[in-house]
Amino acid sequence: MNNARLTKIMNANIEQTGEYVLYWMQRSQRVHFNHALSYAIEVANAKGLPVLVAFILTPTFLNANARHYTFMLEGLQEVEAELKRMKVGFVIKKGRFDEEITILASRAHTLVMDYGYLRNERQWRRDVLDAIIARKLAIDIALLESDVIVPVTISYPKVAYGAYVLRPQLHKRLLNFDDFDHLPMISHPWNIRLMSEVDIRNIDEVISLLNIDTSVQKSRYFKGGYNEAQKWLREFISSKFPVYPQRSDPSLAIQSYLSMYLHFGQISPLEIYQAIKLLPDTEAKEQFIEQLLVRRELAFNYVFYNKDYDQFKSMTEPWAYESMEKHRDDERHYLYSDQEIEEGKTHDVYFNAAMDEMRLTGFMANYMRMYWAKQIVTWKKTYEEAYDLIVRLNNQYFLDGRDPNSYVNIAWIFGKMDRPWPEKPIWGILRSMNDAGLKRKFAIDDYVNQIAKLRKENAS
Ligand code: FO1
Repeated sequence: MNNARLTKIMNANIEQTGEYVLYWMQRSQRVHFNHALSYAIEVANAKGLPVLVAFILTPTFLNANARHYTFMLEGLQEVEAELKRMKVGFVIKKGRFDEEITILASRAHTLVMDYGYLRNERQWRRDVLDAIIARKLAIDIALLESDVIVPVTISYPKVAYGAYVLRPQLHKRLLNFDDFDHLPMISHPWNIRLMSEVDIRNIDEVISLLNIDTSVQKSRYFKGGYNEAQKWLREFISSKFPVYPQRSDPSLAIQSYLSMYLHFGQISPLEIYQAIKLLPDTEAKEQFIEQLLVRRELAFNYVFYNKDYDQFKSMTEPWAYESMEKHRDDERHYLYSDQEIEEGKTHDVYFNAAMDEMRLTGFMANYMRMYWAKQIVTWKKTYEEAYDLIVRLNNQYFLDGRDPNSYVNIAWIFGKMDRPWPEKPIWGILRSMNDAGLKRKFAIDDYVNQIAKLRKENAS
């Protein structure tokens, strides 16, 4: 492992007496290619201690509902089984991160944490640290970045204005961070008595126990977990990868479907990179690595260095705000309520199809994500209302919503990382998108027909 992934946050400075090495699994919900878990095992091996992995369920996270929790818990079921096979302890608790982790940390030698980049994820870690300091626990604390290929502060020390800034920085460091050492499979006899508070074998029961919003049901199309992610990765490489450069056409469904697995940390970006780098050098390979490495890590840079990445007033560029101000009172030809939009009941059949895909599956063809959000901008009285609704629907329906990628993609709709375009009503100098473009470029009616089929499937 490249040691730059590791930050030692606290040193006990005395010989600790802990019973285990505790890994608080939060962002990296997997066993494979997990630098934090590997590090915990390494410390445990050195000290002759067992490892305990803990996951804390919190019932509220950015409009997350039964759809997301089901997907996450499916992944955790696999984690539980894998850890058992490795003789690593695993407990699931529910409640506050600071309270639950501090209780477990009070018996630990070392606390290992993975890293999360959104505001809440960073706050959760700060709360845990504050609680540990307040209780004067004498433990070592280590933090590891395992969900980006190049750690965020190492790739670039400040906001990167665009991909062109970050690209050379990432490529320069890629070799040094292609660094996963396979787990030392020393068996860790686990005979400490610690019980999970919830039994994740029954997901529906966990969801009702936690009082999670059930208005959006689980996806019939995507199941969570590392094995599923592997299946999609293999399928992508064998049947979609060669035609990846044609992926913009929504009717062709050329996508890896890995974004939701990456979102929940069920597969590591490094593992995906290692699978792709073995393939011959083609345009497809270059474009995929651009998405996986440059575009994805640009989003992490964006949320890490922009404090208010999710607020309308601070998410985009001054030229974009100026233009929106100028066009604030332009006449909107169509105005729809949130409900009409959410139910896909507008005059635009392409929008409606995309909205239905999102509601029914938890996913949307990539190009349609841009088209979909751009239409909402023109159907609300204010840009602010449009922004808020786009964020809300993203969070509520997408399995891969609530992610650094979501925030930067939504900001792009409002000009971030884009350039000014010729001036038009409502749009100002923001890039516009209309149905004529869809019809010109793609077999878009095929996409609409595919979604109509999906709708029927779901009605039955
Ligand atoms: N992380 C947790 O540690 N506990 C949770 O209960 C939890 C719920 C959750 C629901 C939806 C969602 O999108 C993410 C959720 N996460 C939870 C966070 C997740 O593990 C990652 O930190 C983020 O997905 C990264 O962006």
